[in-house]
Amino acid sequence: MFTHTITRQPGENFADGLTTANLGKPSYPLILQQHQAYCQTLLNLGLEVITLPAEPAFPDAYFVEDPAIVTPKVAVITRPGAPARQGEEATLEPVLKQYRPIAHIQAPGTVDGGDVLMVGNHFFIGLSERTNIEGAAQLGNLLAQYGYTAETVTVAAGLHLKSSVNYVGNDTLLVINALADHPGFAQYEKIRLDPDEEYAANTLWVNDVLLMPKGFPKTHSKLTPLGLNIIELDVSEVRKMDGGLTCMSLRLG
Ligand code: CIR
Repeated sequence: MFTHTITRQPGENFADGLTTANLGKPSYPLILQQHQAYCQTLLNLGLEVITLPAEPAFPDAYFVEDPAIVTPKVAVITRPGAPARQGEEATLEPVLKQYRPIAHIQAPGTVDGGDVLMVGNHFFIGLSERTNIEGAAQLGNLLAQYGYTAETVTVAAGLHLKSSVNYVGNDTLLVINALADHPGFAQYEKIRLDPDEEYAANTLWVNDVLLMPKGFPKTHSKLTPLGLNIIELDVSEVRKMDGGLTCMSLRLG
């Protein structure tokens, strides 16, 4: 069970961040609203929500999941793969230090937290444009020191591994077709996303509730048999910046 979560206030220059999505410019009033609704949902689930101030020099710092990886035993400060995002971690580390021992990814390694999927004591580390082999190897070694196992998965589509696959409880992965047959995922039940709903892969399973993006009815129907309480949230503005539900927070138990 998670007890705390770290989020960050969206900056007024949120729209200046990196994106490959051709979905238009995000609205600042709307991202503020969507952020507020996200935080309120986590509060309603009993989590304490720590919200850091915006970082004007780093418009993508809103996506707090990328500069750090939080596990029950250690927090790893990453070296984000996009040079424009290197430095975001400086304001996260002092907060995380209050909760966990800290380890660091070192150059030339790069890792984005969006590429790191934890399922029990095992980690899937996506190799992507943001996470390189050196970074993945460093992370795997650090995690091994704390008794965790890890393997790499080459990201098939989207920005990060968690743009394509997430754990939704009940030994089940919600996954895009292109990754569903990956040997590393063989032991799990799989819910395959329809090609026109792949964005819905980015769900967040938190304290037995599943947060999913609003507007993906086929995925919602496929998830219903799991018997989870599903909460849909509108993350349209985050999507315009290539983000999703997982990247809007770091969760700590
Ligand atoms: C970026 O390109 O780095 C940001 N605009 C979006 C990061 C989204 N992060 C995530 O899904 N973990």
